[in-house]
Amino acid sequence: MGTALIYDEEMTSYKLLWDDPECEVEVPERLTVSYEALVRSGLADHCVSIPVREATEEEILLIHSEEYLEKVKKTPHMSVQELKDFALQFNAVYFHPNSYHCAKLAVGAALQLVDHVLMGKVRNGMALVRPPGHHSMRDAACGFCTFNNVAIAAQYAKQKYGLKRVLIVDWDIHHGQGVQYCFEDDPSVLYFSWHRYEHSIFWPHLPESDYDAVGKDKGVGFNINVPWNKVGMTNSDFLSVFCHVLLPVAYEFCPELVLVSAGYDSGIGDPEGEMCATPDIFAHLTHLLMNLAGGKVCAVLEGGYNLTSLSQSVCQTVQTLLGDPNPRPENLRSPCQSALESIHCVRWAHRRYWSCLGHAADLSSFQISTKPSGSPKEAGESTWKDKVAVVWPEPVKRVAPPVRTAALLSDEAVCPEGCKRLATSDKLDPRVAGKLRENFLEGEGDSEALSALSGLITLTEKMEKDEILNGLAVVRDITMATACVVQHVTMAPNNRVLVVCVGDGEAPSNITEDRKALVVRIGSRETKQSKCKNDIPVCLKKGCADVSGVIQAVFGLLLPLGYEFDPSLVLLVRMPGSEVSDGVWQQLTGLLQCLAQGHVLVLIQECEKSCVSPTACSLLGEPAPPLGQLQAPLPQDVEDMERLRRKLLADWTLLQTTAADTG
Ligand code: X5A
Ligand code: ZN
Repeated sequence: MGTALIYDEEMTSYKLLWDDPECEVEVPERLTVSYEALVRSGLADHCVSIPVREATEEEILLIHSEEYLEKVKKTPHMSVQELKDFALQFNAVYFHPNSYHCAKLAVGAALQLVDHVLMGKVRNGMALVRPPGHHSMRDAACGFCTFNNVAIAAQYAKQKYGLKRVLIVDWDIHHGQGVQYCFEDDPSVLYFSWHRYEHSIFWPHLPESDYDAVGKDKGVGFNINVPWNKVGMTNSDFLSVFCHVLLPVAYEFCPELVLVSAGYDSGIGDPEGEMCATPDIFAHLTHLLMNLAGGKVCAVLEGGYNLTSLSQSVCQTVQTLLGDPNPRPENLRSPCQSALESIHCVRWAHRRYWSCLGHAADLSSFQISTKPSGSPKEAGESTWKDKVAVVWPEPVKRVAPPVRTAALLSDEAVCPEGCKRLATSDKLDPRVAGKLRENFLEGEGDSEALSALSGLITLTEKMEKDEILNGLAVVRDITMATACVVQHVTMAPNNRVLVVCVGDGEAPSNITEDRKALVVRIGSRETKQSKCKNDIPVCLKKGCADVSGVIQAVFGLLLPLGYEFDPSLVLLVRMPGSEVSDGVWQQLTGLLQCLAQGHVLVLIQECEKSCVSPTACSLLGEPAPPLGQLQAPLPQDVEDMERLRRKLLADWTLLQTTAADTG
């Protein structure tokens, strides 16, 4: 199952024909540089290329009015002056004799992508299109957009394939108000948008772009706006919104398809967005969506006006869709106050509609900065874009190790398809063997145990050398195996290991002492106060069998901790009697691959070995199956997790969900 790439040079065949400072950033080169970057990097070659087609009138009318379509239809025959006058009826748009043709191709490209994904011809994909779509409305062009490509795609998917739940993630830096208007009363389409807002000073200056626009009537709760009230938002701010707003809600919603309004004007260097998130963040945003909807993710280009930032970010997105390991997240720090205020407000506004947010803190006593008065910014007024040349390092080349998944199994076990079997009896450096004997095996030990541990060490070393991406090992003594891997890996000065223990059972002690290991244990056992700050027990009343509880812990605690800790290896440990379902386990395995450049080692206690094949699938990059719409987590568990989160706040800034969490 591949990744689709949809592009046609024809969509570069229109441009602005007169002077208009507001529209001049929307140039044909946006597509050519993006596509050329994909070709140059070799990524295009790995994609399945799918031809565009023109959308039919019937398809355009899924969202737009006949009157509007008839008007746009006339544009190919207009003179420049007529085009100019026509465009003046709308906000921030231009037309060209070829715009209409391209607009039909842009819609058609989005539909081709949805068709190929929903028919199972490809797993996921991206469509590089012009004109963009998310601002256009039933009766109007707006913000460079003619037809609403993504809205039409959502409606088409519902109608043609009978989908009941579609998620639209709009990471463009502008509010896709057109999409919001289409679906604000429709509970079958969950629309999420973050956007530069500055308390409505920023275009398009709409009160309905604020966090309190939560949807209407039956669709109440299904419109999520995260306004950015300051420029300069960073990777941390973006990731925080994903962890603390979008992902818990998206998992509760359980979409059957994810459409991404993939605008890259939210990236660094963009003259419209003026944000500071680096191109690699788009790899993470993409990855974090790829275990929803069984991996059916369709990204459709919207904005993005810094050609360098745009093309690098498009490459990051496509490379992640292809399944290549993610880069380590760059310089994460504390989310900023303004972002935290926005996060808090949107969680609070949605607390009634989503049980994962039901506990959002009441901060009525806390001062949230209010709307500054002042006139709207005029287009081009910002001096920022002229003053500074924004520079950032080129993203590091992401290379997939020659072996994706290795398996360490007992001789009689069959190796899961696609995995490379490693011999347990690989020869071992005598010094390491001696150390193992001394630390773990009490003197001589039995040779079988020694060869098992030595196999593990060999595996971690190959992962460190990027010869192997990830792996799984079935072990007899999981406590010893965990301790052994942690000790070996953390011997190297710059290594850190995130250990995620699922289920009860004896977690190894004393491995967190030098702070190079962070242990998060998810289980049902009431643990006494943990001895070490880096040993974090998450206790769920019903243990790991509780899907909602585990998911709540994953996004509220585990991922933010993981991102901030930034491990060089993730050790996912399956304790005996973990009771975790295959589905939840695969989600965990899939999601954790966003860390440590995808270096995840899964340790499985022998008695749990029935999970070997689902584990192998996830490690090989297969998306996890959907978990179904989630119930509310147990109030007691939520309260306990919230208490734990507060306790950890002092050490981990990405756990903040409100501006009151600091200081
Ligand atoms: C698709 C998109 C932006 C329009 C900005 C007008 N449109 N000031 O990014
Ligand atoms: Zn935009």
